Amino acid sequence: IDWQRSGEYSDIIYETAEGIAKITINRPERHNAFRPQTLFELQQAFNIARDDSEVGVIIFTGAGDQAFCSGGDQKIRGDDGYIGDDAVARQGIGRLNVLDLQVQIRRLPKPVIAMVAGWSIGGGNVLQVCCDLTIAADNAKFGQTGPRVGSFDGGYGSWLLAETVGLKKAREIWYLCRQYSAQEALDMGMINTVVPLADLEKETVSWARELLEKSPLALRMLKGAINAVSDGAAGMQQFAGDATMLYYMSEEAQEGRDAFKEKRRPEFDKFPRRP
Ligand code: 2NE
Repeated sequence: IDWQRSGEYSDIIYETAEGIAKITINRPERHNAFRPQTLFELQQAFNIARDDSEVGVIIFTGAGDQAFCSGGDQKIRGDDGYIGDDAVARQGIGRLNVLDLQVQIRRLPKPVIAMVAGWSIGGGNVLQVCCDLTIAADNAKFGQTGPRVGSFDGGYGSWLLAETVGLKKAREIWYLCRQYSAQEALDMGMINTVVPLADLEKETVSWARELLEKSPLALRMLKGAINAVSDGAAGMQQFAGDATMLYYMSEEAQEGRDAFKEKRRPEFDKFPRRP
């Protein structure tokens, strides 16, 4: 696959090919730990992929074969969050902006596939859990470290993992901070498949191509449907927004718009009053 790189980023790489966007955290010297700048760039890249009507699937990964992501960069962790080098940071104020990225991935109406080689740890594993699907290499290792390094992710980190692997296993993973092999992660339902490291991208692209053959609106509605109940009012808003979009696409809704523009009474009588 002939990836085309675009954009100017320091911490990530953004590439596209054949309707697939690939977003890579590019800090391999820290096992792809994220800092505030990494997250600003990831948010921008995910937005670009969302808005690009050529893109149907997003692959989220880490540079190299040693790590997907090792979570928040502990070397720049301040006393109230992660310290970047922007104006807010210069006031000594830290950030936890990975939480915004988690929500963004969940609400993004296109499938996001995590492609995991090596470590998927801490806040990095939470990101993997937030993705729709996960393809792991046989060298992948998964785990949470919060209670060991003085942190926790009480939002999607704990709850969504419990939704994914069940309450008992989620407690074990979070409380004990153990590390799990790719096969163990597969057996507990945390990921979708395990492949040899050498085949990781080929297999992930193959899953992406399979998704691209499917109806984009059906995939969008399914992602919304699967999230709707647990997302409460926000889930209802997303689903209702999609219903509004589909209604706008109907002749009936367009008649209302056209009548307003043409300063006439709308002719809704021509549309069936469905049982
Ligand atoms: C991932 C793990 C187990 C790998 O161990 P190993 O022995 O294979 O590699 P090593 O030597 O530890 O790591 C290689 C280099 O990457 C850095 C290391 O410090 C080392 O660089 P040098 O010190 O040799 O120069 N590195 C790795 N992870 C890093 C990190 N997260 N921040 C900064 N540098 C990192 C092992 O490296 C490990 O346990 N890493 C820490 C995992 C962790 O605890 N992550 C944070 C969890 S908290 C979080 O992510 C979070 C949250 O809970 C809530 C909100 C937001 C964030």
